[in-house]
Amino acid sequence: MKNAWWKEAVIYQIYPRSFCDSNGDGIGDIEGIISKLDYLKRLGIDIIWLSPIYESPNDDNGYDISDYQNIMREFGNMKDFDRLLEQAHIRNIRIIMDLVVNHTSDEHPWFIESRKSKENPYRDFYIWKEGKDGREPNNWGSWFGGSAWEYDDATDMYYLHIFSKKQPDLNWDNDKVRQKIYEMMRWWLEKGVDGFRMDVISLISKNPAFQDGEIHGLYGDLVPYCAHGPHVHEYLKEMNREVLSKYDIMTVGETSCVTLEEAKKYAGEDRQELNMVFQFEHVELGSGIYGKWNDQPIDLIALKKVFKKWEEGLEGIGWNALFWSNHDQPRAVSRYGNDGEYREYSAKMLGVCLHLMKGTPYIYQGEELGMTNAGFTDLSDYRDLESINAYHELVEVQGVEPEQMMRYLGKVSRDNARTPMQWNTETNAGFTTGKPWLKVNPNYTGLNAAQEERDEDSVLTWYKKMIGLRLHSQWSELISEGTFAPAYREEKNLIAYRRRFEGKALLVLCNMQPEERELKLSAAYRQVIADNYKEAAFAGNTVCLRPYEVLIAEEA
Ligand code: TEU
Ligand code: CA
Repeated sequence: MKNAWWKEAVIYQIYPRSFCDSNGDGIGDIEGIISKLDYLKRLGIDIIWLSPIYESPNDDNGYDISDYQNIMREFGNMKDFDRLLEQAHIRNIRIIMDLVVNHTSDEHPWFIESRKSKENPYRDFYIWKEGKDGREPNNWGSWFGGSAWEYDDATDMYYLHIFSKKQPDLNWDNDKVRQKIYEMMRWWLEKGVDGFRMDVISLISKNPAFQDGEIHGLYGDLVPYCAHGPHVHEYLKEMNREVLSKYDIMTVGETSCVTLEEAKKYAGEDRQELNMVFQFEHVELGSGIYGKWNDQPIDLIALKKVFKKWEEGLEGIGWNALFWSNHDQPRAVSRYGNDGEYREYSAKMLGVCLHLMKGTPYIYQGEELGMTNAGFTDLSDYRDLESINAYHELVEVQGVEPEQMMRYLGKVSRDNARTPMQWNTETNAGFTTGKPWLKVNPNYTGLNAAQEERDEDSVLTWYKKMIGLRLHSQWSELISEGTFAPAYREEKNLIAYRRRFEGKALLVLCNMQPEERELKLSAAYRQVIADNYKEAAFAGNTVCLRPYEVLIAEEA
């Protein structure tokens, strides 16, 4: 049987606001994306995941949608979108849309109606509760700071918002809400889009008791009552039955807080829910008393354990979505590699480390160039509401030192990955002729797509080869279907694994540290398939791995 197309694909995530601005207003747009399709074709990707392009007041850069069936004015219009889809399809590139249906914008007509009165036909589209003793209905904290409840004068009640107060949560227990969403999904699918990335789909079903959560910091934790709630699988099965199963599409759920056991339910091959899910255990390793806000280096032993757990755990049951970064995470090379002296070596190493695992790899725009964190040192450079709110809450209420918080932001703020794409050495990295909505990283003069396309040793060229190896080489079957097994597990700061298929084996060695190391190999090798230092340094059955070296070898 032939594999599903999304299992033999590499996906590229576009964050439209920061990708390419065609008209000089400082904001990326659809026309800009169209102008870069040939670049993406040369890179060799098969599928684009488009972060939201719908009409939005942009409290959360498009993750607060006020009209699901219109295009954000700054990005263009529906004609532009239709042309994008057509132009992508001409190049055999599919497009999957971001589906943000846990919440809408508070400026969505449904919410404007809903808040008007308790009798309004849209009242039950959202989650309204009475206050308790003149306070919020419970102690839940929003993920973007403050309480998760917002008081509304008009009816003297509170509405739930897991994210900002401009992102009220939809009430999925209301059959009408689900039907409206399915209708909207069908409308996009009829247009020919190729699937959906489903934003925080793990949060759509809330525990009806709405009880207080355990206090973490200033507020109660809503996760046990909102993540993987009582009806989430029932609703996804319904969505699958009524919508998804009728089209040749792919789905990936952003399943915040997902465990392996839950993931098997969302993405089990026999479950009729989703094709795959994003899990976050590897990207959340540094988390501590202030949640994601920290400046700790990643514990590599823990990182290896996470990969082992998910690769082995889903074997034969479900399919992994592989990623280092996205628009919510810092830049991979800054977080897991080295964005100084060894930037290029470590970017290449991280690429192979991820792309040789079993699953569908996702590249976040700029990762293929080895783009680095923003390097902002002033709070006023930040635009992300999560970062700005967290700064105020942690510094002003929880007593974190401002310098310390700035360090945290520098490490993990979402704006690190949102700085404009670095296209060339022209003004603003060729992203815009105007004033970019978020500062361009000044390192663009030596780090940009145009230079990297010309350079045979660049990170970009390496990515092209790596994608070619995965999709169009004698190793393609092994890479997509072979089993995964960790290797040399006792070696600290080394990520190593084997992929095996029909009697063949590839060994992948990733030196995660800026120092050399010697490794005694337990099996003979036949040939080196790739090495970011050109020539691998073997001496008998010992190999010397240089800083951030990666090596793929065929084992005998
Ligand atoms: O992210 C959900 C989510 O889990 C984030 O809140 C994540 O914890 C945080 O960004 C890590 O810093 C999705 C989108 O990817 C994100 O951009 C949106 O802001 C959020 O949902 C609300 O729609
Ligand atoms: Ca623009």
